[in-house]
Amino acid sequence: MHVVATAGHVDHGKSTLIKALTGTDPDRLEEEKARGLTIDLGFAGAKLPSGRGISFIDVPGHVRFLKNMLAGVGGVDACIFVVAATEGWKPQSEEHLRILSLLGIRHGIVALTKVGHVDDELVTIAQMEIADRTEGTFLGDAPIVPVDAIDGHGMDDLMTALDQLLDVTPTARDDKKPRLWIDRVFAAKGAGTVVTGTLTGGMVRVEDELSVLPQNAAVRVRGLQSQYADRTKVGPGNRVAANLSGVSHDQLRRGDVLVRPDDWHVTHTVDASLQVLESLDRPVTRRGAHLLYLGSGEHPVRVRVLGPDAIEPGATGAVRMHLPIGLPLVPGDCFILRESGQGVTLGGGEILDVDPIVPASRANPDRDVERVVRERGRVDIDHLRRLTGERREPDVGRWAVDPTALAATAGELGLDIAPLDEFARAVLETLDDITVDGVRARATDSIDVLANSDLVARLEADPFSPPDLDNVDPAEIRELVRRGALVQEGGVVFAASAIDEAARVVARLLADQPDGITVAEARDGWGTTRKFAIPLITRLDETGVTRRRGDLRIAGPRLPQL
Ligand SMILES: Nc1nc2c(ncn2[C@@H]2O[C@H](COP(=O)(O)OP(=O)(O)OP(=O)(O)O)[C@@H](O)[C@H]2O)c(=O)[nH]1
Ligand SMILES: [Mg+2]
Repeated sequence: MHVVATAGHVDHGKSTLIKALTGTDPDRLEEEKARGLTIDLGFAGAKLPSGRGISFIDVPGHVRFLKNMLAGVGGVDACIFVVAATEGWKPQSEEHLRILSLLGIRHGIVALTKVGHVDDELVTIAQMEIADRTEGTFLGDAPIVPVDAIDGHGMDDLMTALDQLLDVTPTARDDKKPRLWIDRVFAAKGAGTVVTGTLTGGMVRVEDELSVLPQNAAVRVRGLQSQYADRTKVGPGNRVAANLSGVSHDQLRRGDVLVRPDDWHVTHTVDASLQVLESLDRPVTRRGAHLLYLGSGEHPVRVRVLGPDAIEPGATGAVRMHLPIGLPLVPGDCFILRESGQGVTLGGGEILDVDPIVPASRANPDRDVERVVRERGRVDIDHLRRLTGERREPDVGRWAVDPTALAATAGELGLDIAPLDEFARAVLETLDDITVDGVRARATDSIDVLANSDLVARLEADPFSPPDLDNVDPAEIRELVRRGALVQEGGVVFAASAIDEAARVVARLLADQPDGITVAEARDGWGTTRKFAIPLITRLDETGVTRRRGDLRIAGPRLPQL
């Protein structure tokens, strides 16, 4: 399915063409019928010769209703661009073409209408003019089909051209995150609140629990219609009428949006590119009252130009925009910016950042996902997807991490991990050469040292006269000391169990000599030499097993009970 919008100058025959193509008059309001003028959006559907369905959104051409035109073209895939052979290219032809280009529409055909009113020469001139005006735009290579919707001339060719258009127009993307910008709201008899819009981003099903923003109204989908038929589900790229429970129609209006809120980052502030129309007679600055057209809505915005103070006509720059309400936006969303006082279109562009965190004075927005990660150091990947619309593999745990931030965090390893936050611990566990045990993280190979080491056993074999360890890797000793298996004192390394045993020997000696023992007596009790007796007694003094009184050692508070 595809949704195609009309575009073109007032009275050039857009609505007449849609009626001829579909049998449905898109001008549904009494006032429209009376005045022969489209005021608001019209909707109609048809089957093409190929059997394919197509939905049309018919827009008003009058400049006064540009706001309504903008509400209609937000979610469409392609356009029928209408130019009357009787009048040729006119101001709203130009403005509509600019708008469609800025909104990222890349596919369309041109219908040269009312050819029954003019001679062949004028048709040829009009075709040349159109080719000239559209050169370099997305309509540059589009077929220009001469038609007359009243006498039927060329209508078969137009149908064929529409089929060919849909052949080359990609179907709407399915990102599993539906978004329906609401363009109509009404109360249907017996059904309650109905909203319509062009569905993009994903599928909506009956019974879905969704929200309408910015009100944040929780709603349930009671029923769905598309192509004039009831559906249990509708995919992206379709016109949809959704019957909603949980909300009254007078709480909703055009420009609101129906989404699953968990899928989206709801934002009040965005950074965006802004391409200023070449035809504008002045640069765009922060001055003036600005209106943002995005989705089906119109919103007053505060605009700040990033970098220089102004963006000249024809140039593209970056802006930060502050919205009065929160909307579910994603980079790549296109918008139009107008000046509300004089009602002029300034330009348009694409959302680049839906949650700018760098101050405007330093911001340099783009669509690069890594920029978003870099600015934050690390981002939860689900949040990153909401921020960028892109799926990215996590680097660590569930985070995308800037390499610098990762190195900084990894650099803290080998320490007590208690002060680390959940993120840093997740980093830790992913590192091949790091093992976390209890509250400490350390290099895995040092654990292997401990697992395979016979060092402790060698020291325990002769606990009070341990062998010299000159040939042993100091890192291995450090690690075992840190783990409490070894004790290092006065340049000598003992098994930890040797210190405990030494304390028990001293306790026995002191039981016989409560007034104290000399170092020589302790040395003899341990059956060792002075070289080892001094560090052993020093250790016992330090740990409170013994206390020094003159040349004697007496019982300390930690002397083991016998
Ligand atoms: N002879 C002839 N008349 C046409 C053709 N298309 C439109 N008209 C007439 O031109 C007038 C305007 O046509 P609309 O279809 O209302 O024009 P529109 O582009 O929809 O106008 P807006 O929606 O107000 O911008 C009507 O009187 C139509 O009957 C055509 O192909 N041939
Ligand atoms: Mg019309």
